Amino acid sequence: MSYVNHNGQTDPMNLTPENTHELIIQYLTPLEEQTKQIKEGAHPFLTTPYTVSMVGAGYRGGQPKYGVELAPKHLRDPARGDAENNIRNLGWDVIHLGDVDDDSSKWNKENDPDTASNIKNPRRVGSATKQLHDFIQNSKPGTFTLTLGGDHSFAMGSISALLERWKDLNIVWVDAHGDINTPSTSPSGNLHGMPVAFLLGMVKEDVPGFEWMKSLPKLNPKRIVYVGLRHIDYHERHNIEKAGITAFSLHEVDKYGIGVVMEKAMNQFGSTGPIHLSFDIDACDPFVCPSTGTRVAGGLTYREACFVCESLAASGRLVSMDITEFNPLIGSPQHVKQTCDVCISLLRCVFGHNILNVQL
Ligand SMILES: [Mn+2]
Repeated sequence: MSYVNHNGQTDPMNLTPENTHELIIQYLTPLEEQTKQIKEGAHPFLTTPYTVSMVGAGYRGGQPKYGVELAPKHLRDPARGDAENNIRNLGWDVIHLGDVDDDSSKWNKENDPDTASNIKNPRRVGSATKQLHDFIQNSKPGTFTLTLGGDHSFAMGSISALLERWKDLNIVWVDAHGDINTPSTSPSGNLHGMPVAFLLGMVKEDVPGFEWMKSLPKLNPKRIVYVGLRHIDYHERHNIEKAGITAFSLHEVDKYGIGVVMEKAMNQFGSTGPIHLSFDIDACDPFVCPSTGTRVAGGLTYREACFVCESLAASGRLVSMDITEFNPLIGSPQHVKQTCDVCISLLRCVFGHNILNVQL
């Protein structure tokens, strides 16, 4: 049956009401238009040929929702995110380090009980983060480290390994949440709300599964800056203040604009030293990234999120990135596709793509 429009005419294209009203939003410009050679010397901390060491941290032990463990496969799947080709097309080589093995059938409440301080799945998360740490520690020096998560607790593994490689590493932590609860202040006991506290050395108790982290270098609170905060627990606010961490919430993004916020963030780091981007996609507005576990209203727009990545890429100091909390089991197929497209857009901005495809 052909579609008859409001003038009573039969549509010559034989369109149906469904497909005439389908909402399509374009995130990705075609791959073949993107190819760009990176300038020699554009990345003072990386060696040529510029190479991405990509690792999958597909696990969910830091939070209770199923699905986030599927994100690395989804982002790499040539029929979905096609991460590798998107990165190669911007002039980078790609090395696959492998995937963290998080066999959920292996772990249960008998062999991994909650700690007395209420931390959930401590041994499971400790094992996965240790594996990630080792993958990165053994990766080729001078390559860009890209970790596809997984819930945000994996940043304990990635950042602790990167701090061993880059003593003066600076962190841009893009997130709706502070992720700076300690076991005693966490309302949920979920480890994805604690990685910053662990990295700063604020967790004083011995947590089973995390023995490996004890002797590793701690993050200096002056070397981490938050961007995108808008949902902070009472104790987290206190922890951020006590540690003296510079934080740009959505209030500052509204007040100054994302351009000034990123300038201020870079000023905090001084003019030298490598930078790591830990990007929790829940920093984006839920209308931008619906397929994520803890959605909070009033987040970064698509362009603000891209700008964060573009400006860090333009600094020439970015050496590593985490992308985290994409959950392909949350939302409709369209929500999942959109969120995947946004994740890939962010990766492309990190690896040098921008709208006019110029050297920023
Ligand atoms: Mn987070």
